[in-house]
Amino acid sequence: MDAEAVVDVSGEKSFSSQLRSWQQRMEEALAARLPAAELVPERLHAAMRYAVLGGGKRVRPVLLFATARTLGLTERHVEGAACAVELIHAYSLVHDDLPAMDNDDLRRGKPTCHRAYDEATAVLVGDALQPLAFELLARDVALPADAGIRLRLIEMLAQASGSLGMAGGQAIDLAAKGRRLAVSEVEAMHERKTGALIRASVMMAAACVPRLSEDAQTALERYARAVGLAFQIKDDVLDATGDVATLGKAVGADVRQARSTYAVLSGVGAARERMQRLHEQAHEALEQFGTAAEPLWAVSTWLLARRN
Ligand code: GRG
Repeated sequence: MDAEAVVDVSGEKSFSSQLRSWQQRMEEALAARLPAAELVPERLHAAMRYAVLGGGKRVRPVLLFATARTLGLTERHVEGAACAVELIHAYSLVHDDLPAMDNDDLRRGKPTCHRAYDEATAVLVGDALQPLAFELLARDVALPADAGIRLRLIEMLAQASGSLGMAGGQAIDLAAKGRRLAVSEVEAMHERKTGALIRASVMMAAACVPRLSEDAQTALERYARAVGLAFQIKDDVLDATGDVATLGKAVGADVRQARSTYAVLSGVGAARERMQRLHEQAHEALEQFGTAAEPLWAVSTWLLARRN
């Protein structure tokens, strides 16, 4: 079935209320873990809250929750890890929007952090959100108490966001501006820039289950790899076909800047076909979990059908 065309599949309604409840849960969880805006330095704390709260699909936390459900954990077990991943994601958007990088004015339908505040504050927002993420993994009370599991979570998030993960992918992307990449090079860049954090979201939830089988870990890794790439290709397609009002950010930048994206290199039709194949691969990877993996399957369907 073409997931992009799906509007009302069986179970879609119950997933959309589940999704809203997970998104609402994250809003409250993040609000409770961020420093209060009245705390000195007030401007920095207000800017951190501005960058994190009141917007965003919470894709990575939703992946953590869906993986937790598939593996028999509750949301409470992984909420601290979900917040940590989302803080890293929020920082990456703030820095990505800076004049030194993408120089964007609009994010999540409102002025970017450096526009609402100033550039120095936006740099500091990123500087402060990162250590807060790792602090949560070290001390969040709801996460598994086992020190070995916490260390593994810290290691996984550090690797996914560092120079061999998201930051490295961003460096490769910046270096490629104005140069035409091969599709395989684009995939390798995406695997780090957006894929690493998406994989970490799934695998960090898996790491909270003691003694999870190798088979289950491999299957989840395959699922996360396929979903991560499909998510990025969808982002490229939306840049080519979406509108500012729905997306809440500038569109058409990839084509204008001659960036090597799937949609630019292969065309929107081929990009959609590739997404569809990845969606099917994600489904196959989940087979061993049976109906328990329905939340993860629903997330893949949602990400392909999304309009923003
Ligand atoms: C600055 C170290 C550093 C990294 C930046 C993630 C990233 C790396 C840049 C963002 C550029 C971009 C638009 C990438 C496309 C995919 C992507 C991450 C989209 C935004 O993520 P969503 O859709 O955003 O999850 P929301 O707003 O829903 O949280």
